[in-house]
Amino acid sequence: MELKQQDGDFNKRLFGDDFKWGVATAAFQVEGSCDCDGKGESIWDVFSAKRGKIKNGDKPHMACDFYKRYKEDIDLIKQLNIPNFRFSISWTRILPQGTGEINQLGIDHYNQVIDYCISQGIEPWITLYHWDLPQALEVKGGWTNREVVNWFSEFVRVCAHSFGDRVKYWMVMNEPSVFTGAGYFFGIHAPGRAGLWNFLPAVHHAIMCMAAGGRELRKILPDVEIGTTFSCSYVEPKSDKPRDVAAASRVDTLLNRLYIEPTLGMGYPVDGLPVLKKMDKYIQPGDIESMEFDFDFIGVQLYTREIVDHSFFTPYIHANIVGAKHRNVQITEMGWEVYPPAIYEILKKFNQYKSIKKLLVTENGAAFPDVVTDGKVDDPRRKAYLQQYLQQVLKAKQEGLKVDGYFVWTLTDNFEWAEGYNPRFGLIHVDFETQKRIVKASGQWYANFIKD
Ligand code: GCO
Repeated sequence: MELKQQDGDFNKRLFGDDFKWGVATAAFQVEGSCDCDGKGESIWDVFSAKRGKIKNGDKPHMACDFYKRYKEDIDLIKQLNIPNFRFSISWTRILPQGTGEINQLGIDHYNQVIDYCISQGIEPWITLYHWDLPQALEVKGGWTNREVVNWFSEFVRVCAHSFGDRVKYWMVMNEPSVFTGAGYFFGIHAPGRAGLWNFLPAVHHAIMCMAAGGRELRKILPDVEIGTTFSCSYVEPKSDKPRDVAAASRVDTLLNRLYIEPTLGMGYPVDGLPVLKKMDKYIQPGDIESMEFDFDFIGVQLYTREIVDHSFFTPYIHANIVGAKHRNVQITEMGWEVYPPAIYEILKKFNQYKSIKKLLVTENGAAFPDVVTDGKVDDPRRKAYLQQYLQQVLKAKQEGLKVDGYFVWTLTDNFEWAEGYNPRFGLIHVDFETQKRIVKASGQWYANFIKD
């Protein structure tokens, strides 16, 4: 079928009746109420309180006040015709110290959110870990401590028993590459640790936890759909020079292969990134087998493309990412290139892993500087971004590639981690002073597009 560019011809029906349309959020980015109702401290509470860690000194205490305004926001999801809502559970609302004593008020809260979604005809999709590790566990080494596999399994069991009677779709983890890379290698995200010897054990234990979490869910909830999500970027070399091509392949391994391949039972992709040999130090007998889990679906989250050249000076990887702002291309507020074919290329790449049963795009979206004019937000660039990336998803589908759903990142403008409140990714504008919501033109476009 020919891909049509006009709005009228490009419609939801082309994706098929079973395609899942949704929107995604994360607890720490939207909830606020950081110390309400018995919640314990997470690494993001601690990190964001330190000077200089978050741009403009922005504080997460209120965020979008979703903890208190969840009904209003779920009503907006309904108003936008969005049938699937992906959100995460804050570990420290459930287990304030990470393990041990359960906080019933936290469980009650998420039960209310889940029940309200269902009462409005919206399917809840739970992410179990979206980066907010309990601080009490970080003190014991956090992701670098192998014990985290037991701590995490306990958290998964509590959630499965508490919410599993109503929640049919579960994602064990959100983007392990980002929380290990930014949090344990570069130190620019919580908990702010740096260096290879923090990074490698954090990666190994995160991958062990993904599979362990999957197994816990399956044992307790044999009938639900269990997935996990990966951050991906389409990687291309800056030139055809063999050194640039090899550098791009190492970056591709780091960004796109490192986490999925052990999960599929393929072990670490040492062939593509020799420094991974050093991971041997943390691998115990049986680990390669126990990192494997047969997920019902894999979520890919993609925003951009990276262009890579060889760099002698970058340790371990000897590669350099050529920033989009130096390439004279269209960029978002995050400095990421707008490059719609990236999503098609990543779907194609992940389709080569034959053991993946289902693939969903569990995040895609863009931050642009929005302006409120006469009570309205006209954001043509976000609308164009979503439309063009979706056209590439459709192209993949029409070529027979697996792709079964698409979730926009994100519902409301929110707390964008170390970037604070400035990058606005929402379909809905939030005035962080008054908490007033305004559906942006892109939100209205998405609502019309996915309307039955
Ligand atoms: C991620 C997270 C989100 C981010 C989004 C934009 O994918 O990094 O899931 O929390 O806000 O991706 O950076």
